[in-house]
Amino acid sequence: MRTRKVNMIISLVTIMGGMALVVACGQRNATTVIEGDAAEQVYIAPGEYDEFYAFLSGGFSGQITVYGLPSGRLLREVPVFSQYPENGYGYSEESKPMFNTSYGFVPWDDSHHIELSQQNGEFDGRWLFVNGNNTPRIARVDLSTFETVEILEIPDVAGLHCAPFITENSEYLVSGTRFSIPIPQKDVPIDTYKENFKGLINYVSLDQDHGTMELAFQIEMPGFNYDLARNGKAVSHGWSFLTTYNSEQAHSLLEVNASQKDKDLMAIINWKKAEEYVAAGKFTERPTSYYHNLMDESTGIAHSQEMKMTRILKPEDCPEMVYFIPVPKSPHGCDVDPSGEYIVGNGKLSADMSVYSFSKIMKAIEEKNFDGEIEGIPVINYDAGLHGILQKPGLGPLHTEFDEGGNAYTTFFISSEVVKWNVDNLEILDREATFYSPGHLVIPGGETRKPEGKYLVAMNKITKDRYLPTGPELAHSAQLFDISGDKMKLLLDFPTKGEPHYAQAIRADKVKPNSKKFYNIEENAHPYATLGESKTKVVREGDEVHVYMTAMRSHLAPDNIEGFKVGDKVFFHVTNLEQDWDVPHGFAIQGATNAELLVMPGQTKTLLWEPKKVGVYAFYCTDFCSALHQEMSGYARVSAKGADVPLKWGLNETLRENQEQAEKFYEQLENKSK
Ligand SMILES: [Cu+2]
Repeated sequence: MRTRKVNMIISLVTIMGGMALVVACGQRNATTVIEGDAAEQVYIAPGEYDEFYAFLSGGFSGQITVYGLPSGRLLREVPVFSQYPENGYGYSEESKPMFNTSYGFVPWDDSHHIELSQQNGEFDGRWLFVNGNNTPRIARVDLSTFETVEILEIPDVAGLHCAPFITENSEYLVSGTRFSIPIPQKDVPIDTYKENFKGLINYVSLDQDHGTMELAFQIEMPGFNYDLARNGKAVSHGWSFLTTYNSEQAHSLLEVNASQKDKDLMAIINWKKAEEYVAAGKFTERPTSYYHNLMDESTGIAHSQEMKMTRILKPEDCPEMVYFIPVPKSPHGCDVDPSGEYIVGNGKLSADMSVYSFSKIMKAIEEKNFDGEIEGIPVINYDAGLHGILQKPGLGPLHTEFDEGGNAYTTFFISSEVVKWNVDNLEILDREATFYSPGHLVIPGGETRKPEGKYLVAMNKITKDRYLPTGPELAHSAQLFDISGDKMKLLLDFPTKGEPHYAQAIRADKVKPNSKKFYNIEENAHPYATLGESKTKVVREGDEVHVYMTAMRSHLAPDNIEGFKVGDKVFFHVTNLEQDWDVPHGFAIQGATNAELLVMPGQTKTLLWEPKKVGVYAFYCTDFCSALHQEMSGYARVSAKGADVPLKWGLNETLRENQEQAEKFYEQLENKSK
């Protein structure tokens, strides 16, 4: 038995490898396909701006990176699911609660799919959502600040790969479990998979004004692997489409055992119907545990709340809510065209691609044209829902995006190429080699009702010889194509961070005008904010010491502090008093075991320092802020645990022992400088 399985694997690998070789030999060399004006097309002159923002997920980095298109210039890394010492995210006291989960503090995840918020099927430039795969979570990034402001854990799922797909008016984020598990979790043998393991499809509702997430309901599904999804738009608004693999319900050696059947399934959900069932109370409440972490805008402090109940809808209690339709072998991508009529569901191991028609699916449902059912879920007849088949387009189709002219662009992992085809007549129009093995691709607006159709970026899984070698690990590569003409044209390679899975790109003028320049200090409601140098102080509460510190070009106040003791927990609450764009101040102190703080103008951030040894320790500003940045420093004196050195602090040589003295001193200082 074992030998047979091993042989099967070997043969599968051989076939796939063979396919890759055949195609690779037929590929043209990259240098031969670059035309003379490519450099000009991607060149952004110094001081000029890119036309698009592209947001790339970081995969195992857990973060998001922001690039300009067409230049491919890295503009920013936005920390989301992983601690980020560069700015203290996940290390500062304000941001630590972002990582609270039902498993405790989890400062890493695997971020996969970016979704920008939409209205009427178009990007509105307000928020960005991304999933955490390993500890199932969804995060929201505010595009006025490019900061992560919310993380919602999704309960009772495993590997939240299939997430977070947005509906066309940002009503919901839809997600599905990648790995089915016992629900609720319990101690059972793994080989009881078929009887004990279940899947969930989750609907997170979004507050229309603030973007705040709430787990609205979960639909209990058969124990398959839910892989990717898209929501309907225009004619198909109100429906979701999710591919599944492993309808075999295997739990070991999936590469063989989950590739047995000729067809897997696409789940089709009528979420408007689900809403009706929720309103009618057709759900069951199930005790569970998940965390909701939300940044308070006025204080900049994240708060966590443990949620203890979830609402479950069961298809058998809710007729006409869930359907299946067969999809060729081991599907991955599931993409809806801009009209909302066509749904592309492609099998990774199938030679052809199936394109479904929403109106035909609706007709089949109406006529009850079903081929049986699975756990009470009707299976729509494959042919009845089919628009047509794209014959032999390439090998290993993964993902599809669209342009505004009725064309689709699909990545082929095994044959390393992007193929352009017409959605209506299923004619193949063009193919271009990628270097190498693309996963997702992105066209600005390419999954919305209004694609921009100017550029396409393929995110490649394998880099090999594209860049100067940097040891065994190479940066993943992205490749930019011009798709404005009939034929695609390769313009540029650029390295990326982590492993970008999906990306979305948006016209810069939808984001740029809302970009915040600094935080208004008058609106700073942080409980430890210091709104002026005269308010700086140091307060002891037992073993806890709170330093109310300010930063202003080019000094920290106070800059000399005495009276700390070994064993203290010292909280440096640093308020950046600047009210100007691009003047952050940083804070670092020797012996701190976390990271620096990077404090934006008008904000307060807190670093915990636990001195372990007596001595005098330097602290300083880490962000080069002015010509006298090197002077922006100070000293903290640490005495022995039982010492009776009083707390004293100050600026300009004289240390004060109490706040009244300090205030007087600062007033004099201010008057002098007037
Ligand atoms: Cu500074």
